[in-house]
Amino acid sequence: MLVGFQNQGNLGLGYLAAVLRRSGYAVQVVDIEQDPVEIVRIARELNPVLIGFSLIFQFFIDRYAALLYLLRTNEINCHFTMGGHFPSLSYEQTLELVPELDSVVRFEGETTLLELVDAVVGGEDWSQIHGLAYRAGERVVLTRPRALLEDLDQLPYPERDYEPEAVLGRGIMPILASRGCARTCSFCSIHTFYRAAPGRIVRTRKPAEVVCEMQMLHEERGTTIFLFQDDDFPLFGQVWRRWANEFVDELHRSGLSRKVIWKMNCRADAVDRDLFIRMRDAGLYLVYMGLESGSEQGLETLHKQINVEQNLKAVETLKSIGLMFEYGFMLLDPSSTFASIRENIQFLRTILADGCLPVTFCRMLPYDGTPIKDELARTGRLRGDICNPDYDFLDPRIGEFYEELKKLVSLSGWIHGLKAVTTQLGWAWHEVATMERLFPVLPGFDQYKETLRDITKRSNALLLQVVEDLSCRFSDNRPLAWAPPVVEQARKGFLDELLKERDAFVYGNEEILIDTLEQGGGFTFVDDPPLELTPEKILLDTSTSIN
Ligand code: B12
Ligand code: SF4
Repeated sequence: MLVGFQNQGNLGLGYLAAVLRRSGYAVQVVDIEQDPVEIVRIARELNPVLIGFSLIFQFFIDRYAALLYLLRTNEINCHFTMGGHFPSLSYEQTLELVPELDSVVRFEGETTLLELVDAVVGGEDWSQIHGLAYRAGERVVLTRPRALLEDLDQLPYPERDYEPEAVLGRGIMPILASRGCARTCSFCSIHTFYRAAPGRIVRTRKPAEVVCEMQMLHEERGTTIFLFQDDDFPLFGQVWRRWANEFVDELHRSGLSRKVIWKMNCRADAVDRDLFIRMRDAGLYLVYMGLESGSEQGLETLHKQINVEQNLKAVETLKSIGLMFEYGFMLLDPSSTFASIRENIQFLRTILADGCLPVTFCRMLPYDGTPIKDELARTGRLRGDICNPDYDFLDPRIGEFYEELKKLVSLSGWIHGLKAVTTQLGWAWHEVATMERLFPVLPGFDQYKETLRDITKRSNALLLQVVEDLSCRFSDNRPLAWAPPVVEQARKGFLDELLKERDAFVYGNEEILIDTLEQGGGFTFVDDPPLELTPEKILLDTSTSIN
């Protein structure tokens, strides 16, 4: 039995389940979001030889600790193990916080888990298996680290035992073309995870293998939207550029370039006009970039090894070739000053000026296994705990500003929650992109896009103004014209307006949308590649909170 966060499909558990099934084991994947009592019921019914828990978000650790306790007190006595970034890098804390665990599987888990299950099933000693951490009395024992998999194509395709999510009836599936990241951003634990284990850090699959998996999913599961969850899609430098070109060739060869669309994550410095035009014409419809900061000082602190101009250039290039994008952005980081906050606001205004996508930002959090967390600890600024990592700003007024921002603006209502303005606008834009690529031209489409752009522009402008004014109150003691009920009313107003417009358009075209789906076609791919767009004629696409 494998337990993890299943929303949008958990590829880690998918690979683990596939490897175990290939060896003849029956595996059930269970969603951690279910009622714990139901999980206990499933465990009782299955009576598994082992339960593997996947902890990919460290702030879930308390929830896992409570679940494991509940399972044990309900006499589920099989082997409990756990894997993921946090348990791999912070195995001692994991074993301490979750005492019911028998072991922790460190780094990539496929081979280690299989060997562990074989040993448990055979009643053999598992304590020497490579890649484990476990308690022995008062001590924590580490076995030899397990090397990273050399050839990802030796793995079976990940299991996907769930009904896929869909946009307008078009099925979505996550997929991986590579593992690992060669960069060293200070706020990210990905590179530490892959560097702490022996072996090659970045491994790519063969383009033909990736396309084969996509073909299988398209034919057997009806998937038309693929989300590449690679940390950093292979694009950068000669070797990966060749890889990306080969991938595009394979998509054309298989015919998939005219049947499916796909999204990937990359850095801004990988955005190359010619390559991205080729990828766009092979189905790429959405690019997620970790822009992270609009201030040079912020980018340096985050060790992005990129500058603001490169970030702006990437956005401009994507817009000019009609590719929609999403971005990650940290309004606040440990080096923040009021000047950098203002630079960040200005940067967001610049990239969002055309209402192309909703504003999003967060505050950098010092996750375990990241260089920035170690640095904050070294300088005595680290605060909080594993579930709520935190730090002191250099200027205490910035901490006060952020606390006040949370009171003035319901951040979960504006940006982060499921029903937040940004999330809902993101979905609306995502639908638009799907309509553009996968459905025939709908009556009133241009007008609807124009309306979406207008709502996006106005809501972005208001939110950024509130943030800026509040920062001025703390930096310069300027009076603040905003009160929480005013901001809240504006938020609700934007949301209501959006839902009204969206529903009117989508339900107004319901018949065409359903007919298209029933006929299994409607792809608007044309023989000629999409028109090149001049900056003045930029399509106002973009954004989804799907990432
Ligand atoms: C896809 C993804 C998501 C998906 C999740 C889909 C899902 N259900 O899995 C979505 C979009 C929902 C998501 C959301 C978020 N994410 Co996210 N996400 C990722 C991403 C890019 C890829 C995960 C993945 O599929 N990896 C590929 C698989 C094959 O690798 P894996 O999961 O690591 O599994 C392997 C090993 O770890 C190990 N293993 C893992 N589990 C287990 C279990 C057992 C029993 C064993 C033996 C081994 C084992 O073996 C696996 C196979 O080799 C990662 C980055 C990353 N590289 O992991 C970030 C990442 C996990 N996300 C992160 C964050 C911060 C978030 C958000 C908070 C973002 C936000 N601001 O909203 C939200 C949180 C959502 C929530 N619950 O509240 C951080 C977590 C940081 C931390 N230390 O906690 C990561 C690491 C990104 C980063 N650079 O910091 N995310
Ligand atoms: S943030 Fe992205 S580019 Fe930077 S190290 Fe992490 S995965 Fe790599």
